[in-house]
Amino acid sequence: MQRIFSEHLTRPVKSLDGIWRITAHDENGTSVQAGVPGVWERIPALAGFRGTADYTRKVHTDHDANLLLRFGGVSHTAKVFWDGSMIGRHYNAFTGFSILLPAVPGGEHELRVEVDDSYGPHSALHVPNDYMTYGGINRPVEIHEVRQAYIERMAFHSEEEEDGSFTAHVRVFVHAVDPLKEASLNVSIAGSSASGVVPDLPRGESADVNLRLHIPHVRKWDLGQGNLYCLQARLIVNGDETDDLIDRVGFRTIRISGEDILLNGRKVRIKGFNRHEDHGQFGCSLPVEAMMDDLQMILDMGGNSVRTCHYPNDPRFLDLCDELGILVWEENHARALPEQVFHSELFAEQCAACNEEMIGQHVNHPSIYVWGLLNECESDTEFGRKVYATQIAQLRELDPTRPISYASCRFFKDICLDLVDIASFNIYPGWYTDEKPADLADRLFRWMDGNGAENKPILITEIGAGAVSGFHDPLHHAKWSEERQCEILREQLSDIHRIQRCSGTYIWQFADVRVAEEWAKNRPKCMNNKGVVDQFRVPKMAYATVREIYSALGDTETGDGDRGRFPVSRPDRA
Ligand code: ADA
Repeated sequence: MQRIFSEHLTRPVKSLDGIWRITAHDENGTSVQAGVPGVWERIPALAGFRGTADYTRKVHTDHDANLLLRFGGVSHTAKVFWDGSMIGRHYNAFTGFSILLPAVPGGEHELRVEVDDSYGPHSALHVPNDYMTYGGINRPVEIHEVRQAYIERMAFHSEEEEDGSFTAHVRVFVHAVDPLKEASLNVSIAGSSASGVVPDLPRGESADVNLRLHIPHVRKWDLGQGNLYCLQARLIVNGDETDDLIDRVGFRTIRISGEDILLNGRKVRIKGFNRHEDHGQFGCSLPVEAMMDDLQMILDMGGNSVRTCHYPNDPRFLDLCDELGILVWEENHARALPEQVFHSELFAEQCAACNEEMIGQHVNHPSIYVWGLLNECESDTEFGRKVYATQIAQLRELDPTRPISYASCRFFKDICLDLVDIASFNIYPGWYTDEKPADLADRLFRWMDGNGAENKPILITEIGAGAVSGFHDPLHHAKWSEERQCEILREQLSDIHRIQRCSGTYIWQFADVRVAEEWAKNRPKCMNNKGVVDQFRVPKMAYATVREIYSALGDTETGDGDRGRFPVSRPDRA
């Protein structure tokens, strides 16, 4: 399942998850059976393999049909073959893709995915980095049966009216497999519905239909209140329901007002965690149950937000954040890319595709309150400014309803802060520098007021310290000891959350994660050890420190969020 709920009542959908055969293009032609979704690093025979491997399975169809293959993610490049012919390709482990197969005869077929996780000139975003690029089909695979036309996706946003009602704007994208005539759409949500005509379409063309609905009464989505509604679209052709699509949306308002980030009109205080899609047992392919475990720990520590460092996340994780009422900073795929990569044509092309897919696939999640881009890239040069400006323009075009920001480490030199709605900084006082957190914050906030970020909200998008899990030094509190991590985090969080001007923090980071071998020299165990829990989610001493501090802080300035552990209500399902 690509989501944690059924997206279709009419359209037949079958999961292709399960046991596939993996055959590595290595000197031995290593061939094993293994689970999909999954990463081959979990398989002893392929634990250290980096390169290309074939994932193969049989697919049986019992009648002629138009088929749509849907991949949630393949890490990091997929070439897809059907009965030996190449039918599509995709780059980037962190966004999904679909391939249409018209008029497939019923019978036994072979599906082969050539998966490549190698580094090199073909990959600008997956590079040796302070996180791991795994190999495999890391997210779910489905096969859909569609008729002469189908609903590709929907884009939803809503506006609150003076009287407290909402207006829902729904854009429905339709694709014609065969020439399409006499088609219409019906959309319903929260007891309201609307219809629209789909223009006649030649084979292979798409069109979008915009519908507007008035919703008199809603239960707003909010922190700890994951009130969700089913948005259902039906495609009617010659009076026959040909296809359908269901999504889940929420009604809430996000607004920037001076130095404040307002959720439903109240200034929020972000008590966040940076979270990589990485786990000691599952690699980057976490089952949804493990995702929920992570979120329950984050809630238990008084957290109310997650930053999807440094790439778009699994839609099922975003579904859980929607349900739990957890705010999400989602960002495109980039982490401190080296100049020769950042300046390449390939980077521009691969990043633009990621932006398009990230917003096209995730725009309906109410939990996402800000789009982030280009973590710690070159925001201090004229060339870098052009790149940031181009991508920010693209993000605003794709979604004009959400604020935009980037996490900078180039403060005191940064020249792009005027381009974004929120000024965000990654700082490590007490870990990488000896400066007191309050002193650094004071210097930084004073500097930014004269450099494009005056009167803007501020987020500290990374702050933290390392500890090798199980290393204790109760007397000296040496760096890398759990005691020292507690000490540094306590001072960092206490200092920063005393500053009214700052809208909050994202601790770096929730869990220890594996990093590329090239980073081993200053990453003990070849891991980024700044997690509050280890890679298997065993809490370090810092877990209790963070819980004490975050839980004592409210979610909003009106202080009515002093919840610590959320009274998580089950969301309404209209
Ligand atoms: C940077 C970067 C993170 C991580 C962190 C660290 O801020 O954005 O991905 O590398 O530093 O652990 O040093």
